[in-house]
Amino acid sequence: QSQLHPQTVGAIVIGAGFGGIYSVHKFANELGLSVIGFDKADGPGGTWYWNRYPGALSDTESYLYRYSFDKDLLQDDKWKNTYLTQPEILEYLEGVVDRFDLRRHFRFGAKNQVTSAIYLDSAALWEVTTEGGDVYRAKYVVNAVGLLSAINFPQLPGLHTFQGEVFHTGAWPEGKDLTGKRVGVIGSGSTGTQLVTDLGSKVKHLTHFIRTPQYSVPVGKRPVSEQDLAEVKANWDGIWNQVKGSALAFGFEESTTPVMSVSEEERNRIYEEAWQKGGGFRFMFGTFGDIATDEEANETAAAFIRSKIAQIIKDPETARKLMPTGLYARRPLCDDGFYAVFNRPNVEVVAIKENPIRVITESGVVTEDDRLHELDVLAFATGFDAVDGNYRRMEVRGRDGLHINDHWQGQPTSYLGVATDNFPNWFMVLGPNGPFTNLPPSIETQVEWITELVRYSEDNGLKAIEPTEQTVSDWGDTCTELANMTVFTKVDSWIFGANIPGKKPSVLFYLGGLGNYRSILGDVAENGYRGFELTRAGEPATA
Ligand code: FAD
Ligand code: NA7
Repeated sequence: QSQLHPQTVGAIVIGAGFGGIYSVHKFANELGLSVIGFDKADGPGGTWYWNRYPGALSDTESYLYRYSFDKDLLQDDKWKNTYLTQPEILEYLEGVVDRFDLRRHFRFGAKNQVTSAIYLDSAALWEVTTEGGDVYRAKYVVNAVGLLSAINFPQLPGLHTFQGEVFHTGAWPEGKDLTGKRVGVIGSGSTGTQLVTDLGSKVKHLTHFIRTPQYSVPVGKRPVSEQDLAEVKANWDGIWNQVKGSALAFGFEESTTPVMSVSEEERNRIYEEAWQKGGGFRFMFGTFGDIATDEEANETAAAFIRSKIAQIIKDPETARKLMPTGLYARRPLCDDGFYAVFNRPNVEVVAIKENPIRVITESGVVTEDDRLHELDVLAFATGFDAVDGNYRRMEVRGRDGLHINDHWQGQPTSYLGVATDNFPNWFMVLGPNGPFTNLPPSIETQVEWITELVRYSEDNGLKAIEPTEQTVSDWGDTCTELANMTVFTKVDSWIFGANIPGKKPSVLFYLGGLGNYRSILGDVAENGYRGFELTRAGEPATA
């Protein structure tokens, strides 16, 4: 029946993480539109609803992993340590939802997974269908579906025969106690290192299956005193100003000093200071200005980290297996004692590039050296189909029935990371070719900008807004040029969609920094939304 009489609302928001929560707040409480938010999770939180694995921690410092839009909220905020655990972030986001009375707009649970969003050209409305079969129509759709949300679950041979428990970090069950168990962890990115660090002291035996060792520096998690908290609260305006004008929005000034402009002694002093202070982005971008752009400079940072790893891990063979080689050019990792965990007698590493996993059996993992690693639990920390993954898992059709997967066949495209051509009134938060930063400030920037665009549309009686094909193509070129200036393109990782078998690697981010990005957004808006095609009610779409 609902098929025949779909309810029409002003806007539909997909996702209830940082992006979806703020979008619903802006659209409902500020624009006064009727809004429905959908999330397939049973509650709000997004990333922090799903990633309940032991050790899950932000690697943005606590004072910056939050919203900045409400001064009272900022004054009421509290945090105990320099970094936030998953339960703390989830509690924070649930608190925001309740504080702004947003829960009534959301529909949660598996049946509220959005399966399709189809643009009805003649009505200029989106028709959105859920897993449960409900159909709604809306003028605007905001996709806040997450850029690290669609999980990558490699189907290893024999996995279905395994009699123990199998988990993915990105869909970890609540309150799972692994004390006394024999646990295998596959994957050694940000997530795998956090999980292994936490489990090392809890489980009976831990086997870390690692394919590509990465460079990781200490996170620097420390308690925060009342005085530290008060200082931050007295300086919020200055803090957010600095953050929003900076490139990475991590709260430190990015260095512009070239590595080779200082002596070796001075360089090592600077690296050591950053190592002691902690933070992956600070180590890569706060120490020198060319680690991410110059291979020779990059090698000095890589060599420093390798020397630390060699010092920390006592057994040379274990150290060899964990030792990264080549460029330091993935999302910079930081950890709370990862390397030291391998000095424990119950923790071992299996280097699966030299000794691959052959098959999973009912009792564990068999490697090419014929060894059976007996396990009670096998945990996949194998990451995500990043950025466009969740878009491609829906049936999204724009003008003339154009499927998003056909539109994005070559590579996912956008203008400014927020919209793409042929998909009118269809917006993205952290869509392809958006900024690569500490994410809440970028999320806020985009949600606020989309809100103003929708306000403009409503005030001017517009029927549809979409970027032109040319602008989208030009923005793609800008992002590609910027990416090619860095060493990140030289290493396979999720930043370029190069972590998923069969996925075509491409540029997925604007690497020009948040400050520049905000200037561009401001400029586009001031110039009548330059690059967007605005269709008035009653007018046919024109180029
Ligand atoms: P998400 O929080 O991913 O929310 C997207 C939501 O959309 C999900 O709840 C999902 O269920 C829902 N959804 C998707 N598709 C559908 C559909 N078809 N129908 C219904 N619902 C759907 N970033 C940082 O800046 N700093 C950090 O320290 C940091 N740490 C991280 C640690 C981990 C373990 C992970 C996985 C990510 C981390 N990130 C970090 C990135 C993090 O994802 C972002 O900071 C932020 O939480 C993204 O918010 P979001 O609202 O855009 O998306
Ligand atoms: P990442 O950074 O993509 O790491 C995934 C890890 O899983 C990485 O070590 C991969 O090895 C490994 N992996 C992936 N597929 C396989 C298979 N088939 N076999 C063995 N090992 C595999 O994901 P994370 O969740 O750690 O982090 C993603 C982001 O989320 C992170 O940057 C934070 O922002 C939060 P590889 O390196 O590909 O050889």
